[in-house]
Amino acid sequence: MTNNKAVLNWLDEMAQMTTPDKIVWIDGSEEQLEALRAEAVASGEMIKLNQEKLPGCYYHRTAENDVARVEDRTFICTPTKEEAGPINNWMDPAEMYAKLRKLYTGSMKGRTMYVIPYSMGPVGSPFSKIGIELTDSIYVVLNMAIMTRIGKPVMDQLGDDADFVKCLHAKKDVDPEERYIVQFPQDSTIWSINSAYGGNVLLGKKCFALRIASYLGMKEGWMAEHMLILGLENPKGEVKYICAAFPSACGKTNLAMLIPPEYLKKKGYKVWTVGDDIAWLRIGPDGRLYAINPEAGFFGVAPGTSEKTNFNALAATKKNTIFTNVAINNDDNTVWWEGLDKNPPENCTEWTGKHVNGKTYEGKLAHPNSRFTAPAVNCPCISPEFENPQGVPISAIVFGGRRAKTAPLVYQAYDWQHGVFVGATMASETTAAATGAVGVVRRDPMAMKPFVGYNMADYFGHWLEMGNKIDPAKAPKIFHVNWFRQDDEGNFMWPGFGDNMRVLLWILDRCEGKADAVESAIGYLPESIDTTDLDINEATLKELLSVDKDVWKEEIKGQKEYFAQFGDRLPKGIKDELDKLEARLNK
Ligand code: GTP
Ligand code: SPV
Ligand code: MN
Repeated sequence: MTNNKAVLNWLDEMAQMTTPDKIVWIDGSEEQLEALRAEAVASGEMIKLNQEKLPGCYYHRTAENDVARVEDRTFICTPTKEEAGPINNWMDPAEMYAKLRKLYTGSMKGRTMYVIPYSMGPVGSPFSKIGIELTDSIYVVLNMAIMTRIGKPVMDQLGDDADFVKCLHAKKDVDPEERYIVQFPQDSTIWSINSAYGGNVLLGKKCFALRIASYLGMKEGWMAEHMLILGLENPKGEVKYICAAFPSACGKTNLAMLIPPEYLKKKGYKVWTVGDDIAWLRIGPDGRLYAINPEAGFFGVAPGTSEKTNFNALAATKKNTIFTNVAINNDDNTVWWEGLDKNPPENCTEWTGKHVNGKTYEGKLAHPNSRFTAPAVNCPCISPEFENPQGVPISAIVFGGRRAKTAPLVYQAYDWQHGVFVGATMASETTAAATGAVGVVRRDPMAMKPFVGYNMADYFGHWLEMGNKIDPAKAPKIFHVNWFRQDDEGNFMWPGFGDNMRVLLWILDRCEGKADAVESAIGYLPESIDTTDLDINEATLKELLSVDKDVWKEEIKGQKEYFAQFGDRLPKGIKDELDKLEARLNK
């Protein structure tokens, strides 16, 4: 498929190490993908679902020890430990290459190596970057075919250029003790071994589009962020774009595909989805910030997705979708997960493969991090700008997390520098998207804790620097939201989902100077949020929009402790904002 020397030499070297029986180039044609689906079904790697109800849909079950990203086994191998920073796992690159070479040696014996050329972003867009993933998993090939633009057009775009990200994945024995997800940012190289799950192996996603890309962005003056991108259309037909960074399993896909409450829908409001997980942002010639979604599909959390909570995501999964670790309804060979409806299948195969009665079964039928891989084009509200190679102009940036207490429903940062501080001090309860404890509050700056490809302190500096380069009159305003505040009984106080539109409208009104706000110690708070048709009492809304100074004084202690680990590398702008916040709280 190519005469590109850099590609062929690298491929040769990798093949000599892993010794596959066969090497197959993925050209992206439907015939080739269909043959691979058939092969995966024949070998048992995938199950073909009910083709009348779910045309083109398949099912895959991973090993029980391989169901989420593994942050403790993810490394950023920069030449020095300081470049990776205090919150990334680090090892000397030479040492890591040597260690991994041993694991990869002969790992594809008896297997086929697939070569997947792929583009993150529309092929040929000035935002886009090319990667090539070598993998011995058909499941990875078929997922990459949904999540990215693959095949011959990508190789044609690359031409003789050596500027591509070199990605190597071997499934090996799926041994969790020898599982490594390793980024070498200076080499534009990613090596992943002993996993076959999502973010660990679809190397275009978190490994490239966030870890490697954040490093490239820092070098080249752009940003790679863990953000959804949505367009909000008003009754006049004007569309404004918002980016939002929430940690894994904290509501990006849901917000990106939001359906407004009835009274707003009737007025003519509508949300368009540009992206649900990753945004690449650049400053345009006009001084504004523009974003593209580098992906071509959605790797979404299944549990909790229903016609009521996320109609558009569910609709997107009705054809040409791969389901991973959900439950199967054996009566009609379709899929089920907790929260889909109140009717679990009686004749059910739960996610590990056990045959159970779903009505009486005590455990979870679908894994809490079970996922669907759906083509973006399936989404009923996909933005007409989805393929725009120039991206969409961003009016607001929203940070958010899962906080049962502390963070109000929404507040606005005073300016860009304060906004960067608000992002840098984000904290959220952990979820099933990564292995480890669930529900523990941890610091997750800009939702990038697991994804920043260099020193987090320098990353804060890069954010501040970008703010200096954007035309101040056109700079996005920065906000923080929390859909997950709980009352003393542990119930969510805010209805969330479609009703989050009410908050988005306040945000856009603020961007246009149309809504009033109250100054508080932590930022501008709304005077009120529109509660038309909403069953929520005054007191609850008041509490959702309140700031408890004593709780925030405690919060500051945690922030100081967190920042201390960055030492002198922490930018002055962040230190200044911490002092200002403290002063406002003590006033
Ligand atoms: P990743 O794909 O891991 O990056 O996750 P994500 O940020 O896209 O999260 P997603 O939208 O898939 O939501 C994760 C979980 O949070 C699902 O179970 C949702 O049902 C739930 N959720 C999303 N939005 C809301 C909300 O506004 N309120 C409440 N209570 N739950 C929500
Ligand atoms: C996340 O965990 O943020 C995801 C899923 O979007 S994964 O691709 O596994 O990273
Ligand atoms: Mn994500």
